[in-house]
Amino acid sequence: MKGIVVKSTGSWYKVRIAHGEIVDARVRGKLRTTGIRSTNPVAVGDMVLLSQRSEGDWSIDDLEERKNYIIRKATKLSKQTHIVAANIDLAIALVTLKNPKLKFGFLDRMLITTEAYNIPTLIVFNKIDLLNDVERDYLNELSKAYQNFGYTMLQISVNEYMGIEELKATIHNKTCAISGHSGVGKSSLLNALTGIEVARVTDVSDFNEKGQHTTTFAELYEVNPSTFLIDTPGLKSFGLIDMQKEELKDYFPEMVERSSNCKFHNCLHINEPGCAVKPAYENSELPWFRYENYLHFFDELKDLNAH
Ligand SMILES: Nc1nc2c(ncn2[C@@H]2O[C@H](COP(=O)(O)OP(=O)(O)O)[C@@H](O)[C@H]2O)c(=O)[nH]1
Ligand SMILES: [Mg+2]
Ligand SMILES: [Zn+2]
Repeated sequence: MKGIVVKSTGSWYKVRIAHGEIVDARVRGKLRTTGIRSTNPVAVGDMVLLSQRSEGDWSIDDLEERKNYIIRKATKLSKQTHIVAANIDLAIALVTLKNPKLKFGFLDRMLITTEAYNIPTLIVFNKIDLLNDVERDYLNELSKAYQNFGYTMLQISVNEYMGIEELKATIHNKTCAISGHSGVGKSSLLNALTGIEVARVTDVSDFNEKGQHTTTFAELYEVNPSTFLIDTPGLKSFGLIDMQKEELKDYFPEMVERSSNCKFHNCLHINEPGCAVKPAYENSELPWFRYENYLHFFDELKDLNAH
């Protein structure tokens, strides 16, 4: 019997099999090795082969080759990795312009991560019902900028059911990893897309208390039998860990697009002579905040790479 891993709870896994039935299963023998040293042999999103041992007890016998996977370090210092999610067709960055205020750092960090993994990314702005005309114009400008970098942008309001059908059409037949800061409406959206209450919506006044609603494990939800959403709480933080600072520029599409005009082929676009990228930010052809984030992440990687 084939199935898709929905959740991991220690050594037990919840696996979705035919007709949406969810069963409890565990790995007993040795699985085909995947070539990565990870703390979890099986991850959410994995396609597995199962056999039933007894009532409520299934074995995971084999693992299908992964299309892709996202990893993070198991702990800060260890060399071991944890596979956050596997087989992702589309990453969704859920953000808001306000309530809570947009954090460009989060958005760009997530985009670098998904670029590095080569996973197409959809940026979804929620809570557009809260915006006044000026804010709406600003969001449209911002949307244009990110669309010019090659990202798809959607503006939605879960509460007002605006843009939800378009979003549904965009994610149809895909397995999507969704990530967003606390308070942006992720639980509300998961509920709206699955049509049932799969996640608890928390009042805005509650989410300021830091770390309160943070779940650290991924979980897969069914939108329909061929469309899944994986809630990936870790997606925003692990991106830069295993990257060399020299690679970073490769994950800014607008830099890649212009870099062939730089004098040096390995130009980092920082202070090299004949750089064609930095001036584009300086003369506002490209938004300056992206360049600021680039420099910021570059410095961060300098530190990380040195350890
Ligand atoms: N105004 C407005 N509020 C929303 C919208 N979507 C969610 N919210 C509210 O934002 C708060 C946080 O929502 P929740 O789904 O728990 O966010 P999460 O922390 O990302 O899971 C709740 O009070 C929701 O009712 C929206 O489209 N518009
Ligand atoms: Mg939530
Ligand atoms: Zn350059």
